[in-house]
Amino acid sequence: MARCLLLSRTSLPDEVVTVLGEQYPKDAKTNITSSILSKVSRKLHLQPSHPIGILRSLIEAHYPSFTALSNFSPVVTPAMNFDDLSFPLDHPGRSLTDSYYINAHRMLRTHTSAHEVETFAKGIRQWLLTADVYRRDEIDGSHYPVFHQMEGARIFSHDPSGIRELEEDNARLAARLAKANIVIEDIPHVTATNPAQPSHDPRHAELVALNLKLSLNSLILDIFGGRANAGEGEPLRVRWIEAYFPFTSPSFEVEVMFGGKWLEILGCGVVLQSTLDKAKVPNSIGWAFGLGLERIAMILYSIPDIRLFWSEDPRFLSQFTPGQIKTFKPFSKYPACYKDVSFWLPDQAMHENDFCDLVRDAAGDFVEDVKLVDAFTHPKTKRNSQCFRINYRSMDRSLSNDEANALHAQVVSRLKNVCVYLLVRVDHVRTTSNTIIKPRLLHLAVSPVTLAHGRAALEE
Ligand code: FA5
Ligand code: MG
Repeated sequence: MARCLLLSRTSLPDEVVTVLGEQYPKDAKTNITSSILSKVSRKLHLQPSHPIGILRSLIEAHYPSFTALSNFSPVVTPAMNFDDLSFPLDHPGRSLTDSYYINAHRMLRTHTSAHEVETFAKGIRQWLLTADVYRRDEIDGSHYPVFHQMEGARIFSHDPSGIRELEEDNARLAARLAKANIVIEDIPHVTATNPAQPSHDPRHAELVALNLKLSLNSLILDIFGGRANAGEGEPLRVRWIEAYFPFTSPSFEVEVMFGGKWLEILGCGVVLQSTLDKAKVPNSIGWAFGLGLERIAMILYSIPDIRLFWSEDPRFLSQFTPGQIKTFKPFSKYPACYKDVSFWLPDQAMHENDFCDLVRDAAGDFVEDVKLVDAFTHPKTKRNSQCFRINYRSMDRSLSNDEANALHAQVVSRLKNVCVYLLVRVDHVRTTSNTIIKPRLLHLAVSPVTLAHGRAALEE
């Protein structure tokens, strides 16, 4: 906790945090950084010519009878984000390593599900809600600390009229999908490990889970159908997998093959009855989903790097037109510049997300990815050190080695604030097409970085 306080103090010297014009007092839980705060006002989902805004409109058009909402403040209470959704008290999502807290009483929502109770409580029975969400996460081409989700939900009456509505809708959707040329790997709707809720009639719960799957398969067909951007001209491959969320049962995730790997695009399930009870919606049963809009847009437009969504470069922005999906033409791939940093972990340990957040705050979108390349425990002192490799690469120009060194120096200087012990060493590795040019030490062994890192740690 002291560490996080220190982190936020270095980035925000004042005693208050200002988010969208509102001031909040800082306290020991404050861990929001200025780099994150700078993103709160961007609202990419409300920009009609931005790929995230275009995708929002496309999905809203697919669900014409659903109420579309998109103007909810990202500042929520931990109760809205977690408690109302039955997150257990020890759920890792609540921790400072995973979420951005403004203070002990306010945080940036980590998912659009934070608005489920208030939206159901309005009496709306089918709705879509789009918003920016914030998470302390790893850094790579498909994870970003700010991204956009669209929550969708639909509830049915608990009585025979609800069952009839479900059966009719399921038949309509199934008939449409039967004609489609799309291969979707499915799993059972309800199983012992992914059970119906005790208060539900299992047959009714199955119909709801089936309706959820048919509804999302129909959306997937609508937005991806006929587009073979899933990777190197291959047909689109989609699969359903069993999942766990504290607020749904049964629960599922959907993955799409992209660039040779399965990319998770959404989570969903049958809404926990306690959520509907909290919203004071009686005699109802329903489903909800949360789509990752960046992930879907990356697949649709062939956008290779999630940082591009934040670009204000006209070469990016001018490629998109409302209502249209065209393959994105990358303007250039500038050279990567890898730099390693190794350090003894502070006594209270340091989560990888803490390190990634520190790197993102110091070097912004110049960081393409961060990888833990080695971990080392000193045989005598049992102290732990880690070696991370940071890839500095600008999306719109070539970074000079001096610029990358300056960014890396910023990272190291922030690190010195949080690591009580001295840094072991900082390795500067300049590469072109992944060939290590220097330092020479790294050429010595089969696992060169490990060796260099371990040796330096022992010499300390
Ligand atoms: C959720 O956030 C749940 N709220 C989804 C849900 C809603 C479940 C309603 C049940 C009912 P998850 O953490 O898996 O689930 O995130 C949902 C999607 O957001 C992921 O499938 C992925 O597409 C996207 N996503 C998650 N983390 C990131 C990230 N760091 N950067 C970009 N997209 C992300
Ligand atoms: Mg997930």
